[in-house]
Amino acid sequence: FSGDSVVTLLDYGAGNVRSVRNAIRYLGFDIKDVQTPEDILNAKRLIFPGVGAFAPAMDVLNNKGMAEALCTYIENDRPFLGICLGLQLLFESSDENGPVKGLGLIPGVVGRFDSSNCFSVPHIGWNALEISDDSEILDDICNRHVYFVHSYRAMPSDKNKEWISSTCSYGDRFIASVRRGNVHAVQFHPEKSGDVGLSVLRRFLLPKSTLTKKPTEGKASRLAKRVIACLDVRTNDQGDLVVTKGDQYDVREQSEENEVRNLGKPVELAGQYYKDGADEVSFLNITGFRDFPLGDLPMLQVLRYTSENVFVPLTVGGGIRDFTDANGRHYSSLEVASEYFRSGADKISIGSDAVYAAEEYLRTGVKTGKSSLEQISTVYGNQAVVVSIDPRRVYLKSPDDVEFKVIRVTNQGPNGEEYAWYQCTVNGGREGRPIGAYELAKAVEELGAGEILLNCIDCDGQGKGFDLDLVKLISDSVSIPVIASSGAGCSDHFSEVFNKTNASAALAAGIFHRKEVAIQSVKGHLLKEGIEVRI
Ligand code: 1PR
Repeated sequence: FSGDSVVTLLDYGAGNVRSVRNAIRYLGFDIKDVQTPEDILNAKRLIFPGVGAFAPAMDVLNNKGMAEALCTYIENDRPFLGICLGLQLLFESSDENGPVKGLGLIPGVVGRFDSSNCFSVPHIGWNALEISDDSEILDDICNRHVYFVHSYRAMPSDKNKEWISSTCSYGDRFIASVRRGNVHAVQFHPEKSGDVGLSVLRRFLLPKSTLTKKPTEGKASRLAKRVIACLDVRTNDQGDLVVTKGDQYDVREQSEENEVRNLGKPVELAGQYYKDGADEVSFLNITGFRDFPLGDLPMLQVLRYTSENVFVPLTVGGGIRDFTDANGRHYSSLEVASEYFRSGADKISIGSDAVYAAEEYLRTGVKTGKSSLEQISTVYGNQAVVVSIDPRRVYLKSPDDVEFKVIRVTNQGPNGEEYAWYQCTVNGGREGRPIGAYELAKAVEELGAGEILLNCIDCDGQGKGFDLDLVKLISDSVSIPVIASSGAGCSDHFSEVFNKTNASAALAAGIFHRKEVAIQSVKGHLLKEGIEVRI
């Protein structure tokens, strides 16, 4: 490695830095990995995408002698860009499982967001920055949104004010980036912030003289509601991995051949939705409950290829559970998830296995720490774990008919029923379980889920709008973000779900695949309705 096109990357092996690598390569640079403290000291420019939790990261840095080298490098004003935890570690200490001592270069303590002020924690999504004049690498952001995902943050104070180059408001006004000379660090993820994020990386990597300020202006003022494109993926009868789409979870054509509906190729469609302005892309391996995903190499390839060109968060779900293959080799759910993360996923989504874990937890009252949900969120952080709920509406004559949370429905059932509960299912909706969506949501939040993907089998593919009763019930009951899913048929359905419930994001599949409504039109509509979205 030599010359100006090399970036030194500090990856201490704690998680997925594939997206950062992809973004650096996309911008035309080669990567040299740090192996020894000397590699840090000799770097021409160093990027440190901190991942995982604060304490283990500091342990690795200390044990490998890298903490000292990093301090020397930064104190010598060498070009540095820290990302997310790579910003937090510069501070004196963190409350994350702590107090834990940090590198101590910037005065201040990193603390947890306070969820009691009505905000969901983690802070997940596209938010606005207040940028100071000399932020330099943030120059192209111009009032547009950037992507955050974190539960801890550093706060501005008199002692650290000289470092602060931007702040962001989320309950508190916290530090979104710091800069001193050639040293930069950002709490948000430039590698996941689309074009805006790539421009931040470009400004860090390229000589100032080659850059001109782009005139684009935006109107970002607060956390945006997210619009998510979802790709249900499975192998069709010919053995090809295709994007499919069901009606109430039935993905086969109502024809004599009864074949799996084929709506396109996963990598192509994901790339298209990224260009169209999707704030996230989700892949659901919908037969993952019966196939073993690590045997399903095409799915891993889909993630690898997609993450090379798609710079917004990618979620993957389906089949995340313990598994023993035909040769008796046991794979833990953590291994399955790790493989997905390594292949480019930012979040994994757990369906059936989270239902079993919640049932067990509600029955015993004990958190064993052994469920896939608990293990993955402990290792990768709860922001990386989504629980996908597949409930079916069950109408009731009386609210006392079941032991689960019952609601009075807005539209009565077929026999005039005024009440309903939402029964959770597993195995792609095939089996109903003795637990409601409300009970499940509360339990998985306690077990470490960072977000809920709330489907509804009755509404799936119907195009008649989201189940507002359900979305309201769940988004009012948990303090983690809720993604409303199933039933979008037009742009109005998106404004309706955001106006009438506390959903943080809305997801759709069919209308985007069939090109009935473009993502840009949904966003244009939301803007007109006064709902903040990322443009
Ligand atoms: O149980 O951990 O293996 O996870 C399986 C995952 O696959 C779950 O997330 C489950 O929701 C999903 N899944 C299983 N079977 C199906 C199916 O359709 N037969 N898809 C399925 C779920 C629902 C949504 C859909 C929205 C929006 N798909 O994700 O994309 O309903 O659709 P619309 O906008 O067209 O209405 P595990």
